[in-house]
Amino acid sequence: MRHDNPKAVALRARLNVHQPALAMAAHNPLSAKLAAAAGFDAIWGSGFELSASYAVPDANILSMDTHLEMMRAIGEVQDAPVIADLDTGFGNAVNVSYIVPRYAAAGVAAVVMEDKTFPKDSSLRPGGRQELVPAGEFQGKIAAAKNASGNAIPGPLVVARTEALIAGLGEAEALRRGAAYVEAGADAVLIHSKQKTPDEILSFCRAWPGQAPLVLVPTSYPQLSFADVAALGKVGLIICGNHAIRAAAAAMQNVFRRIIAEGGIAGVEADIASVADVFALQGDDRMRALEKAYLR
Ligand code: SPV
Ligand code: MG
Repeated sequence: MRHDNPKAVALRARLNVHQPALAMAAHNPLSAKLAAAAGFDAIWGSGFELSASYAVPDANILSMDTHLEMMRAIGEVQDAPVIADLDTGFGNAVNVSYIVPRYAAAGVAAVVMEDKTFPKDSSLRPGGRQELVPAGEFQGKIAAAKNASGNAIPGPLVVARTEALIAGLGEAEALRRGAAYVEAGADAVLIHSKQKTPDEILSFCRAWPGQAPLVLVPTSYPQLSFADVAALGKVGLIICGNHAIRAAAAAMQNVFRRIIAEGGIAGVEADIASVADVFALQGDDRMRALEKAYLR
């Protein structure tokens, strides 16, 4: 049965290069629910966050099914569009043709694929393996993703991510690849950089002719404000790539250390969510309504 994908329609309409949409990374449905409640426009279904939440490297160690299940579960508990991080697409264009319909059925608004070889390595890892597939091969993967939306109308947006700057291939190659991917059908181009200053990204954005909106993940150059990005008039989406897992890790480390050091749990009570807060996040109001309606 064919079905609508209103989340893809909403996300496309929100990709405004003069007022970029903001996505927050999530590693589980709870973090996604908190991000949506805080006001983020979209949820980034981050491979880095999911891998970190399993305490394994972001290097295709986890299976696609683990990620797909997270996307489905996130869509169940909150309404913001979900942007799925497919890494390299879990194989070649044939694999992409089989997996994109499954992500579409899970209700994602967009899929992002990067032009690295499988298995991938984290873009941010010092000395990581950053090998790219030929641009033509990646065009095939983009076209496969665009044509494989399954029964959803329209299918998820397809965001092509080039790692040319991460791999040290330079701006001209990054621009060439971005243009080739739009030609192959990409709805937007994610340009990633791990430079500690925004100069490389600013130069790329200024040189980008604007044939499709750009997507940035400013983890390495946090000094670039959202207003600075909006002023470029080229970027439709800014992804906060790992701030949920980093916030959670820092908060847990701090509370765990204090409990041991203080010899009890009283001291941290005021600094952690209450049990009542957690019940609310679990949807306790709905359960009470169901109990009232159906339990006799
Ligand atoms: C992720 O969050 O999984 C990303 C962004 O792909 S990055 O980790 O910067 O590569
Ligand atoms: Mg990733």
